[in-house]
This record gives sequence, C-alpha cells and structure tokens, in this order.
Amino acid sequence: MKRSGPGRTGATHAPVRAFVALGSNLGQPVATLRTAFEALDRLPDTRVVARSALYRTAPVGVRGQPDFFNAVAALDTALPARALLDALFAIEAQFGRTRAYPQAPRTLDLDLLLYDDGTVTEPGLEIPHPRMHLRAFVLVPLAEIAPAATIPGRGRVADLLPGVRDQTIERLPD
Ligand code: PH2
Ligand code: MG
Ligand code: MG
Repeated sequence: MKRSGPGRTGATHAPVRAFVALGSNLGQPVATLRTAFEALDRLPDTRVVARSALYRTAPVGVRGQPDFFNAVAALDTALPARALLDALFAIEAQFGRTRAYPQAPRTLDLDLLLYDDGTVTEPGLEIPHPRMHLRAFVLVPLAEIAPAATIPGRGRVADLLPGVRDQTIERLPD
C-alpha cells in the first residue's frame, strides 16, 4: 500500500484482491491499455499486483466495430467496491471515454470483475460482473494471472475456459 491506515479516501478496511478488465477499440488501444495499468497503480490505497498480457479480440455482442484490445489487472485495494468503481469511471473519463450510445466503441472501458470473494448487487454495481464467465476476452487474460480464482456462483476461472473456446483471441507479444 502507498499508505497505512485511513487514506484520503476514507478507506478503513484491510486490502482485498480485486480484478479489473481493461478494454479499448478506439484511438491507440495498445498505448492506452499500457498507460491505464499505471493509472490503476496510482489510485489511492491501491496497487497493481499482476497484469496480464494484452490480447487482440474479436468484438463480442456488437457488430461492425474494430477489434478490441483487452487485458486484466489484479489489484490489492483498501477502497470499498463502490469507491473503486467510481475511481474506474474517473480514469475512463481521463482517457477521453464518451458514452455516445450503449456499447459504442470506446477509448477505455474498465470493468470491475471481482472484489474479494464477495458478491454485490446494487444499482449500477454487480459483482461478479454478470457476463464475465461468458467472455474469452475476460477469462483468458484472467486465467493467465489467476487461474485458481473463483467466480462466485460460476466456478474456477480455469474450468470456465473450455466454454469460450470458439471466441477469437490472440495474445500480443510482451
Ligand atoms: N466489451 C464490450 C462488448 N464487446 N468485445 C470484446 N472483444 N472486448 C470488449 O472489451 C468488449 C466486447 C462491452 O463492454
Ligand atoms: Mg465492458
Ligand atoms: Mg464498462
């Protein structure tokens, strides 16, 4: 941690492990994702403890969009889940994210996948991310850094990989 005890965010609990999915298909995705890892590491009471490789992925659930670039970060964070989510939105905005329409191409999408081993169902915040177990662009980079992680209600990450084998995903060289 960059500080001990309550930081300026008012975080009071011990650090927990959280996982964040990074995605981009607009602008300069590779540079954006690399810089976004650094922005995550600079969040208060938070540090990036593992980062996956970058992956080029075919768009899922949207038509006629450029390929995406995706990755996953593991964080140790003392931010409460809602504060972390708000911080992710703030980083997206710093990278020029606009929301012209739902599922529009984006410079940067940061999705909170897992937070400790918990589940959260609140307006605007659902953990685990409700579609993460169906998406190779999440599961493959997550399996790279945390194959034994469990998605509450879905099972171990490594065991979910066969279910997304038909989705196109290519690991970029480091
Ligand atoms: N994000 C979406 C919808 N579809 N497809 C890929 N390959 N990568 C993404 O990050 C992605 C997507 C909504 O956030
Ligand atoms: Mg998303
Ligand atoms: Mg999102």
